[in-house]
Amino acid sequence: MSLAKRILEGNIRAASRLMRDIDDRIPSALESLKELYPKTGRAYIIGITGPPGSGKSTIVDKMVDIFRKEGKTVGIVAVDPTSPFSGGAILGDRIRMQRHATDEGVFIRSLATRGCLGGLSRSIINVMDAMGKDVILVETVGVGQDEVEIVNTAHTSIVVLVPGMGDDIQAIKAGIIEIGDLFVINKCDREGADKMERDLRMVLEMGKKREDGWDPPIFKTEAILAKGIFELVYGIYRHKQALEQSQALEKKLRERTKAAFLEVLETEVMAHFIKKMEQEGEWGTIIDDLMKRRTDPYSVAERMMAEELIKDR
Ligand SMILES: Nc1nc2c(ncn2[C@@H]2O[C@H](COP(=O)(O)OP(=O)(O)OP(=O)(O)O)[C@@H](O)[C@H]2O)c(=O)[nH]1
Ligand SMILES: [Mg+2]
Repeated sequence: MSLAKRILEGNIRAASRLMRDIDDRIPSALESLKELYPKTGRAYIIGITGPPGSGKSTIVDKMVDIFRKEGKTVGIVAVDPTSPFSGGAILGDRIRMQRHATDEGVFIRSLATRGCLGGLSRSIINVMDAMGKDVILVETVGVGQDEVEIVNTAHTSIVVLVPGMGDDIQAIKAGIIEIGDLFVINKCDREGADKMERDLRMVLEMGKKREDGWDPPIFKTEAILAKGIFELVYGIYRHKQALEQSQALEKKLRERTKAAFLEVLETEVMAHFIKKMEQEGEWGTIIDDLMKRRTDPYSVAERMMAEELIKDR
């Protein structure tokens, strides 16, 4: 029986195996992903992003409690752009979800990056989706391009902040205001939570009104004590409902589908040309010519494309 079929039958080992293969870029993983794709698109995907140590994992952990009590199955993807480790290696430290490790309804996977984070995490999410997980939580550190990419894959994006970030609100303004559907100020046991909330609200109000008409709410939490987590989960449900009732969901899904496809296309095209240059022993010559400025990258790329098009006639 194929790996994909075993995954669809609920075989957890098979799922872990495929995720490892995806991580290691083993070509046969693509065959499994092809087979699984028609079974995806059912899970609700929630992205959680924010600075290191802001409490993302703790929040995820407490949200999982609620989802499980409601009988939902959960997938967790922890993306760590800074860690050189992958797979299970960083699970222990960075993800505080050991309590759920023995729960069959919860599948946890961490992911380190070596480029193309978007594609990698999307593939992992697709596997969990095909496994039938109701909710998939994707945790990412920081706020950069990688995170934005991941946010693109989520239905609901949560941005976690902590009091006392001070001037960081400026930085926040630039990057994440647009990507947050819900905002969380965690560690509200600390001083400055109210000020943070006021500042954030001001920034949100100053920004231009969102196209989809959604007004991002702010939640105050103290995740270690699970304070405010219930409200947050219901905030997610409200956002889900708002998405479903407007045209926004369809639009979002189209955008996501397009982004995912373009990513695959890009990878395929690149792989094709790299292989070709290697087979024809052109790599070295091209680099030499570029180094010596005998030609330029634009012309080389144009020539390669042109050759490819002539060949296909
Ligand atoms: N005081 C206080 N500490 C908290 C709260 N929530 C989480 N913490 C602590 O903050 C630390 C970081 O929490 P994590 O949940 O690992 O944060 P994270 O954002 O997932 O961290 P990274 O994945 O490493 O970026 C831990 O020691 C938590 O116990 C809170 O509400 N109040
Ligand atoms: Mg974490």
